[in-house]
Amino acid sequence: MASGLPRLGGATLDRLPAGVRRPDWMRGATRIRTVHIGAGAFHRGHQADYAEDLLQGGWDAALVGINLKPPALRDLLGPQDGFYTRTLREGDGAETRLMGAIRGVVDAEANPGGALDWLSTPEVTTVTITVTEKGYCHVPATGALDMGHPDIQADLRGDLDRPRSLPGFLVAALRARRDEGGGPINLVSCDNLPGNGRILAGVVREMADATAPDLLPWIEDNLACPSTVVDRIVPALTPEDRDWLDRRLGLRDEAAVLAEPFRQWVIEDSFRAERPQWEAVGAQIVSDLSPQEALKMRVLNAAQTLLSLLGALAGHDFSHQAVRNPVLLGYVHGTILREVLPHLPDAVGGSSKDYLDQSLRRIGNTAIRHRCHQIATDTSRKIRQRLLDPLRARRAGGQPGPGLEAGVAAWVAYLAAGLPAHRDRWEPDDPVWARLAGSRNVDDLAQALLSSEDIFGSDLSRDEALRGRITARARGLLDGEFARVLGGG
Ligand code: CS2
Repeated sequence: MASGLPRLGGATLDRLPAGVRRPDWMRGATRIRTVHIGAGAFHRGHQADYAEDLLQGGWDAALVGINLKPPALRDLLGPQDGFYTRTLREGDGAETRLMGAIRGVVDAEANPGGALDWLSTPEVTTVTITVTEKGYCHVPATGALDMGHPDIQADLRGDLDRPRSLPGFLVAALRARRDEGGGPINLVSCDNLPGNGRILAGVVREMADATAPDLLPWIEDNLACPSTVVDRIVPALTPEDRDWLDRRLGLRDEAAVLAEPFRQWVIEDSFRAERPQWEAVGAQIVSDLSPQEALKMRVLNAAQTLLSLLGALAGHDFSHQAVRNPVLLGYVHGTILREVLPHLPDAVGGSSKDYLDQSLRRIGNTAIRHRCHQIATDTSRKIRQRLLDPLRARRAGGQPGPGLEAGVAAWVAYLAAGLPAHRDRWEPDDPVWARLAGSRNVDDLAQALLSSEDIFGSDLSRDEALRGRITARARGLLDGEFARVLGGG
């Protein structure tokens, strides 16, 4: 450990500086009714923050965190007795809170039985989930379970005693819950997928159908998968952030999170079992969340994706730098204003322009260093909801979408920049890269990528004219012609 500081944990809490807000509820008196799968930075800065508010208000909302994949929670949170800090930053302001809501952790790879047991415990009636977009192992264009996915293949071959995928793990857990009479359960997806609850329910049913079909009637009667919209920018920590936190805390917190002050959680009112009263601490429980979902994914997330792809190509490290580049800002603002906002659901009303301005301001928060490459990770699992569905809405109305097409071109250029023919500038981190890394040049890569039906659907993947326009723009972006290519957007 570089810092040489003592580690944050139960024994060192009293060494935290006085300005850190602390829980004043009795940790030992809480009961575990909610389990979270995927206790990464986003969970620790978002759903756990709501749980902390509930505990503060006297509710029983403590959590157990389960990771299906590394990093191992037993190394991250175990030595800290589940404690960590979350700091909200904006400009010069910073507010740190000591978090105690995560009372236990289990790593499913090391201890599959322990992880499955939590989901069969009758008192546990709600499971929240953040495993990133690709964790659902679905085909992006359709939402169906990707039967060719290596983890799904492994789970189909095995007997689900040591499940590798989220769908496999959940089917194993639901089977055990049924067998032990655990009763109904809510599985609440908190990842940025359109209709995330429906995608989750779909992959679970398909996995059950393939491995334990006798479980399907129980699933129909006992499982609820509400959709949600989750929002808070919680980037991975940079080395500078770690140093800053070391100085601020005087202790080493390996699980610390830095986030923006803004937070939002909209949850579809579709439950089967008891759940935390999240609405008491600011969440919205609604019958239809499609307006908020479209606004968040097509405005905030789309702007992040456009700025990160173009920002990386233009040599910016962080999205707050990209949003200060006048060419990029003008293009992103203009594209969303002209090509996205007019097609949002009516229920969004006149507030969408304010939302766009607010989103660009949030991205511009210099105290939050969100790496362009982090946002660009797994764009193959993000582009449908952020850029392609808005482009479809445009085409359905018979209108061109040059700005959105330039956004797709930015993705092509970003990936092509990883090819030897285009200077090997970085190695893209995306499941799609495996099938593109052997491309000779941007033209080859664009041809292979843009005709991929699993990402672009049967409509866009077959549109040759579209492919030609996007490829030409990608070439220009690779040559650094930002003003020319983006100017028309
Ligand atoms: C980001 C999101 O990495 C990404 O894909 O666009 O994590 C984004 O910061 C959150 O959705 C904000 O709520």
